[in-house]
Amino acid sequence: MLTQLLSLLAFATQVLSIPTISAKGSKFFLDSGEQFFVKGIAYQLVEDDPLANPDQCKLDAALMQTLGTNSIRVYHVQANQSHDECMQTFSDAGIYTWIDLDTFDTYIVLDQPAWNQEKFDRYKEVMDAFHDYDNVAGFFVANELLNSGADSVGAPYVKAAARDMKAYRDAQGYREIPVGYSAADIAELRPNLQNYMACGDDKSETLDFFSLNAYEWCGEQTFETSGYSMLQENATDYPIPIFFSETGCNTIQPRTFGDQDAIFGPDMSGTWSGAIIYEWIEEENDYGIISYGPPTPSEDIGSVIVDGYTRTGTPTPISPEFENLSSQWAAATPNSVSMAAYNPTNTAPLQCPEYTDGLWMVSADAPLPTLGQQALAATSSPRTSSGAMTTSGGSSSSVYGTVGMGSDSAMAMAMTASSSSSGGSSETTGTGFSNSNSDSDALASSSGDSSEAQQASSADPNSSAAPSSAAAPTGEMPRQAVAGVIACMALVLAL
Ligand SMILES: *[C@@H]1O[C@H](CO)[C@@H](O)[C@H](O)[C@H]1NC(C)=O
Ligand SMILES: *[C@@H]1O[C@H](CO)[C@@H](O)[C@H](O)[C@H]1NC(C)=O
Ligand SMILES: *[C@@H]1O[C@H](CO)[C@@H](O)[C@H](O)[C@H]1NC(C)=O
Ligand SMILES: CC(=O)N[C@H]1CO[C@H](CO)[C@@H](O)[C@@H]1O
Repeated sequence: MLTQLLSLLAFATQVLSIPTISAKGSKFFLDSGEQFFVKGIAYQLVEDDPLANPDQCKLDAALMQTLGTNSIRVYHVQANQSHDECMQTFSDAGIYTWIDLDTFDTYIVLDQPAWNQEKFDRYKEVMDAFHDYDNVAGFFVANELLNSGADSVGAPYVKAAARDMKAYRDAQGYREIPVGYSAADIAELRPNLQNYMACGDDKSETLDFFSLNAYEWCGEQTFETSGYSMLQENATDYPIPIFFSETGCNTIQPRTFGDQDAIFGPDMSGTWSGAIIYEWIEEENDYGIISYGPPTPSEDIGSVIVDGYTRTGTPTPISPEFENLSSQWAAATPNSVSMAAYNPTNTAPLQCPEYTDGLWMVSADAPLPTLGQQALAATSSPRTSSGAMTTSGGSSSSVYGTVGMGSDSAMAMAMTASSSSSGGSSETTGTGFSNSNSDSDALASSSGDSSEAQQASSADPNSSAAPSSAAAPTGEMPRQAVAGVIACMALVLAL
């Protein structure tokens, strides 16, 4: 009797599992046929893996339901942890997960842009660990890697990573979980980068979605004054889903999340698939909508208090931000269409952007790099990762506090690192790709350094959330120092 009951229960759980999400044309759909709009929260309480703490997931998922969240974004996970309980908890709460496949020691970094076997293997581990959960909505191959026109030389590596992760997913027979990129909102770069990620005839090389981290809507703005009308213009005929993978200007407080009204309203909801709000936990950078307790001076690594903020326990809404966001989402009535009724019209392949010096330095017909293929200039550069260490200033103890933004400013610091390391290599005038994975150790350690640097950097809240178009913190510094290497790589890519 008991066994019967148990198997019945097991059956019921199966049946009640959450519908999966897939991309069709420029929209996301549940397999039940309904269009899906992201109402998400950036969720990274602890550095390594917030999806490995079942008790905490339960406490947070319950409050997220009150908020009206249907998604979380997690920037760093560890493939070797058990995620069953947290994933089930979020699934039971109707919450999907958007998972970054890269982490501190696997980021694609700009000083040696590379997509190689070692990174591929680590990304695969994360996909292997998560693909089976029905509430995985999508995977990111990178976050805010490219922050200026000159950085565009790194874009082919990101697109190659997406190509290979999609191919791996399909070869393994995994569900078609969308694979995409999370971009910084850099005015000079955005339209070209956005088009590049979706361009070309070969669907196996295009991303499944594109997403944007935008901090340009501050305080009482409108669709026009905020700059969102520009974002809309550039996305109108975009052939794959596009959404905001972070939003959350906090320079005017309290936050009222007025941009949600635009995103889910008539101006944008026919094009955009929603937004992820930066971020759940209140910490040093002051973006949180909940708190686990007042700031405290304790800096005890390994305890639940890091960077002065408690990171476990019962979440308490921060007022009025929590309520404001909740009411924005409750009022959202996006234009939607059912999967059956939706016939994508913008199906012609998007033209790849033309090479434009200083703005888009990848020629329209340059093939994507193969796995392990990288610019000689990068492989022959001296590895002065000490540059990165200097910038990190030894504050690697502030590890958890910066996680989400760490990822953002990650790239600021990766770039700073790149300016020091490639500074030395700017005389190297190698051209052409070399097929060498032999320096993958050096690569790994160099990106590891950058990731420490990034954590340190996000101690400065301003640098991490710099609004897009004015995004000096990432773009400016490295530009000159990297120029030599950039020029070499641009040459290569233009071939
Ligand atoms: C789990 O993987 C991480 C890297 O993601 C590693 O640092 C850690 O040592 C591993 N833990 C175990 C128990 O293998
Ligand atoms: C993006 O939109 C702006 C403003 O309308 C326009 O000037 C620009 O040409 C667009 N870029 C692309 C690539 O569509
Ligand atoms: C961040 O910006 C605010 C307002 O511009 C300024 O008052 C504050 O000092 C800045 N903080 C840091 C750490 O630079
Ligand atoms: C959009 C929204 O909900 N705004 C509210 C945010 O909170 C303040 C303070 O409670 C209210 O006055 C706003 O109406």
